[in-house]
Amino acid sequence: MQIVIGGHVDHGKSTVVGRLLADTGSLPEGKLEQVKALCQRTSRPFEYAFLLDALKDEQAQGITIDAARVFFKTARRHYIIIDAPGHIEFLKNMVTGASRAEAALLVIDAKEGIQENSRRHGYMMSMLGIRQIAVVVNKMDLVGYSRSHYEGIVAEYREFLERIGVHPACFVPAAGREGDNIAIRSAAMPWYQGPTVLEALDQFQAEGPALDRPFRMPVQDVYKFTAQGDDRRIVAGTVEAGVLRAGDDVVFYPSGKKGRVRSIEAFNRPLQTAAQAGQATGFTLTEQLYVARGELVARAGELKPEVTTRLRVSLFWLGKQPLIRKRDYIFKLGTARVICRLEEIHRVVDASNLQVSDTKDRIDRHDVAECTFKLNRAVAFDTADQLAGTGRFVVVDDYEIRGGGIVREALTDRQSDIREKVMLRNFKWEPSIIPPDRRAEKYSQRASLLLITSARDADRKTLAKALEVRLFEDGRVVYFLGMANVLYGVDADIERKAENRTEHLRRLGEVANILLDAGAILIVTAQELTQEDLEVLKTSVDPERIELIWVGERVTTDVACDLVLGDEEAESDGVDRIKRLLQDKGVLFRPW
Ligand SMILES: Nc1nc2c(ncn2[C@@H]2O[C@H](COP(=O)(O)OP(=O)(O)OP(=O)(O)O)[C@@H](O)[C@H]2O)c(=O)[nH]1
Ligand SMILES: [Mg+2]
Repeated sequence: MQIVIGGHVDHGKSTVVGRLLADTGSLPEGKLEQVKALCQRTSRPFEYAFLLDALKDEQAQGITIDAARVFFKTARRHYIIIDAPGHIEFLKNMVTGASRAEAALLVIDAKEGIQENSRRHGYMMSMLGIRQIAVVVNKMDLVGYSRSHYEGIVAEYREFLERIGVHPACFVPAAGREGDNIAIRSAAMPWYQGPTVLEALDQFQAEGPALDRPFRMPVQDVYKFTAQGDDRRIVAGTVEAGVLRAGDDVVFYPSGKKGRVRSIEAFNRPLQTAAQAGQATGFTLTEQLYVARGELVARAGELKPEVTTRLRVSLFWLGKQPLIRKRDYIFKLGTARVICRLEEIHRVVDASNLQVSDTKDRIDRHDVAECTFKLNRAVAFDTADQLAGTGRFVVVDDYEIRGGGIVREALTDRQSDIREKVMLRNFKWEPSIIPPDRRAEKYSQRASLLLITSARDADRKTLAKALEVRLFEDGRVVYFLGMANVLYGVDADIERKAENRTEHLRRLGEVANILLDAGAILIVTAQELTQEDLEVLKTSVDPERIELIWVGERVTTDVACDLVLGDEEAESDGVDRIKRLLQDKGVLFRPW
């Protein structure tokens, strides 16, 4: 069972953990004496917390502790305790779950009493769905083991927890340093009849892996077999919930692509026929599919995950800089990693005193907020009340985790209707016998959509056609698609009106998708493409396969460009620069 331990700085988390190790006989032979002797030699008072540091140094041989994880066992079961020294570590542990804690210990210093972080950690635990909490009122020696003092803290903290919907399993008066009520019942507090900390741990209910839930596995990576003539790929990841067996039909989200599991691959384990919640695993499919890290695998016929670019979330913010609108952050959920922006703040709570504000226009450090995020591409997830593990996220800014939380609700976005159609199309898609890789290899190119756009009156077509000729002469499979070819053909049944723009784009995307599946590089020109137009196209064409080139220095829309060509640039220079872009992006393979 995994237990996370939290509490205010210096309230005694590490001491409690060190004591647990010592008193359960979990330390390596002679370790305690060795650390005590070292303290004596360096004339430092001995601390149980030092045991953890000492064990860390032994990581290579010991395996007793790694990073902040401590292992020990009681007669009842094995434990992993995750000591989270700061908020960020705490949040990281809880959300990204190098470990998935099922229960928590919250340590409060009896003398200092309830502090801000006692409350914040309690709040985080409740938000992240940890229902089993034991509260250790530590350092009872400093208050003369006073019952009334203890009861005062219990009453105050219980009241706080009740307000956030947490019902602690128990409170334990203890003294980590002295060992009172940690593993051994204290003689100093005869008035207390409840469990010791160790007994409290043993009383937690094990949840066990979520086997009876819908299958979920975030795709960590797709490995290719390297053996000659073998084009199988292993889709690898850690199963978050449910069970998967060979022969099952799976669906990948957000793409909606469908496949059948050919085999379950076990790494360094005997052959398996099933993979279940909690296991790191991999599987192969009967047909090659293009799926990538970040997708979420579900089983066909089970509850579908949500897919959208707009999410209503509850979030903890821990960054020194406030979380603000109109700024890009990175949103990580499962294995997906996308750019996000804060769209709206609904309300902000100060977790240390539960004060609520609905007028704040930014989210400050330590605030808890209900807000809406807009992502630059769709992700698949479950809402926290459906499936906790696939409904947690973190927000990264400047390479560091600055916040995190849970998804409350999937909101519709402008692409919702199109996405539904695309997911169904992918689900029904009849894959070719020729795997996409073989085509790519044969044509020495990665199928791509090149969008060439510009201001209203600029000339795009001459350049696009010159590019088509150049790539064709180079031996590439390339095609220039004139807009009129689509408008008066595929689009013949819809009028050319502003309100039909999305449908025109959707159909263009579908035509492009077919040509890309055939392995081609497709060149399309369009006037003043906006970011929203691009988002629509990205819904039907794999975003990784779109390059956008703006002709002319002045970009007149909000679209994000991969390349901007100067006004004065000669046509041949323009073609050269686009070719270089395609080489850099790995669209054109060597030799070029
Ligand atoms: N008197 C007394 N002191 C204690 C007790 N438990 C811990 N301490 C002292 O409190 C100080 C902090 O203890 P730690 O275990 O390092 O606290 P922590 O919560 O792990 O601290 P951080 O990891 O820095 O947040 C140390 O000097 C301990 O010796 C106790 O039961 N009684
Ligand atoms: Mg500590």
